[in-house]
Amino acid sequence: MKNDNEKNSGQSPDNSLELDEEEQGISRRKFLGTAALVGLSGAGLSVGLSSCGKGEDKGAAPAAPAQPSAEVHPGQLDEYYGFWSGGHSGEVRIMGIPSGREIKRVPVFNPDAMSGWGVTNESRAILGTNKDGSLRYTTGDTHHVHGSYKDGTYDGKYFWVNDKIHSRIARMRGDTMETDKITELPNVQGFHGIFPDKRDPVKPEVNYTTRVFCGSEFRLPQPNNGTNMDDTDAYYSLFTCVDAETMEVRWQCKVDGNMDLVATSYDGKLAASNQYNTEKGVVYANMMSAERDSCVFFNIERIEAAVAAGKVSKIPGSDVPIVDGTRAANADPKTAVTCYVPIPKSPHGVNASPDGKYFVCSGKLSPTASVIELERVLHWFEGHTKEPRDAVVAEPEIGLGPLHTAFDNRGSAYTTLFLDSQIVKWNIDAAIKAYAGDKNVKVVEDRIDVHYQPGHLNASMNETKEADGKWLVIGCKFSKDRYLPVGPLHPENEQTIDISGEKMRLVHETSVWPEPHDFIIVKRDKIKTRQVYNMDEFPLAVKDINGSKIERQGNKVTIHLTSVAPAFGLSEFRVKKGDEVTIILTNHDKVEDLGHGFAIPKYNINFIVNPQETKSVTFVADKPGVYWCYCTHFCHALHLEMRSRLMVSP
Ligand code: RUQ
Ligand code: CUA
Repeated sequence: MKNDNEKNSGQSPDNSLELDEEEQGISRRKFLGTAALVGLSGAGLSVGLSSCGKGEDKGAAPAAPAQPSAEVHPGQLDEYYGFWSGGHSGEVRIMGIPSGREIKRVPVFNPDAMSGWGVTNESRAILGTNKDGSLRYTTGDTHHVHGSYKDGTYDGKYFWVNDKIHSRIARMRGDTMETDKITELPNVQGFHGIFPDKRDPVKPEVNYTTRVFCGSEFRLPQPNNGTNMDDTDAYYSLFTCVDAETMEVRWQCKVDGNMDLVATSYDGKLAASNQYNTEKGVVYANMMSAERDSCVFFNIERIEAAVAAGKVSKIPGSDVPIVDGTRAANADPKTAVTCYVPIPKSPHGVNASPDGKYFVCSGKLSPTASVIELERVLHWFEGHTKEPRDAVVAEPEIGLGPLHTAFDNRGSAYTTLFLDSQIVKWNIDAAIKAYAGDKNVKVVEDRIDVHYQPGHLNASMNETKEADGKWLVIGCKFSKDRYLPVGPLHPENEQTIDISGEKMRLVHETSVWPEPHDFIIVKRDKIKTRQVYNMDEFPLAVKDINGSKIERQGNKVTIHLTSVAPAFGLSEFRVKKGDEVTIILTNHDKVEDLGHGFAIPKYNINFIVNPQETKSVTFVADKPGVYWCYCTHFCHALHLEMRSRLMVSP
């Protein structure tokens, strides 16, 4: 039911909440009904549930605001999902936009005490372990989250994120919003830019993402085995292609200099990465002497043809085929796999315009943004133009420290100015005319202060053909005085700007834990989540609700355990000191949001099982005594009573 609040809050009128819930087969009201059926809800729980069920209809309608508001009233849902990287927290976060409310943290590279990521056998298999069973890495640094595409827009199937520290790419499923695969890229360090392709350049019927491209920032000697560390001129970096389904590395392409961010074209033919440090410096002073670096373009079709024809090399110790994309090997445009378009000066960021025509690459140390016309890059590959630089069709001066660019659906671009602490709105067509010599056009349309030092920005749906020009969110790297002081470590500041009118309007800000780099803003009808698992998907599931049991084989003990609020299937399980114990826990509750936790004191174990989910943990029972295993996730009026005893005899 739509009420006045909803109309006034600037939400789109096609509010599809009811439909979405119907499709998912489970609603919040149903949750209430089922919980009531259980018949034991305590006061606190039932109050929480009923207010959750009725909240939408409450609240007096405020006077109609003239302009879109970021306020989302109690009980209402945001119009967009925001997928945020968490930076060196190693995670991904999901926010509601425009409210900025944080809805979920998805552990990716970071062990997580709440969900048991890094504790359960299933998550450890995804994270990767050493021979002694310890986690291979416990640190991570996520920068860029990007979703899979179909027909030039998000299809909600997958999201990928990079780990810059250990050069890993992770995939999150769109239906469960949990990490399902992690791949470590060979032969590279400083894996920073990441972008899925948007269709196949060779097979036009494949109109969806099948590859993910990965840039790497740090040049390395190869093989990187300590024998060749001092010849820094010989260091190089590799552009990596990962298969979107299998998550296996398909190929790598050797480039001169380094890479940074990545963008892909809507026709699938081109991917590009901005390059700073084409000087090949190893200290920063040497990384910024050149007046121009470049944006390197990859001809995907030609690279894949070279791989298929075996025109590749390999680095000792690695099986990945490597195509030579260096300048020297690609002087002839008609056979070249790469095209280096010169861009001033130490550029950071490359972004594709939603009309599919341009990439914008910003100068960082130059006050300019360069507009590269993709058609002209393709012309260069066909031998029709001589200089790669001919592909640059505009280079407006927009302000100091330009980094990343976002777009609306009306031909305007929005660029973060790190040094100026501003967002500048500028017109692409006007910039092209000005570059061609027209002195009468106005390129810069608006400027607005942000707080402070913006890095990434993104507009609603802007990295798709469905850019809608409604909201622009700014990731500010410094918050300084914007929040109550909390000691020396400050949060970062995400600011929301209404871009629906001619002038930008700052409407909202929210603190975020350090430090998100990038994010995408996805219309909520693109996302179809499951609220309950399917028990059949878990090979270990304890499917019989009365099937809890203990199995022993030598000193290996397997506890098959069920949970149904407010009890586990066994009230005690006895093992002997030295036993290797595996606990498999299947949650038989079917009600949305009814998860249980399972913690064992002194054994460093805690994890949750969501409705109909199965997880397992393995540990050695090396401490005799009684250990109360208890439910950590408030599930029921008798949540505190939901326990079992691990009893270890000496
Ligand atoms: S970065 S502030 Cu890691 Cu995308 Cu540009
Ligand atoms: Cu089960 Cu709390």
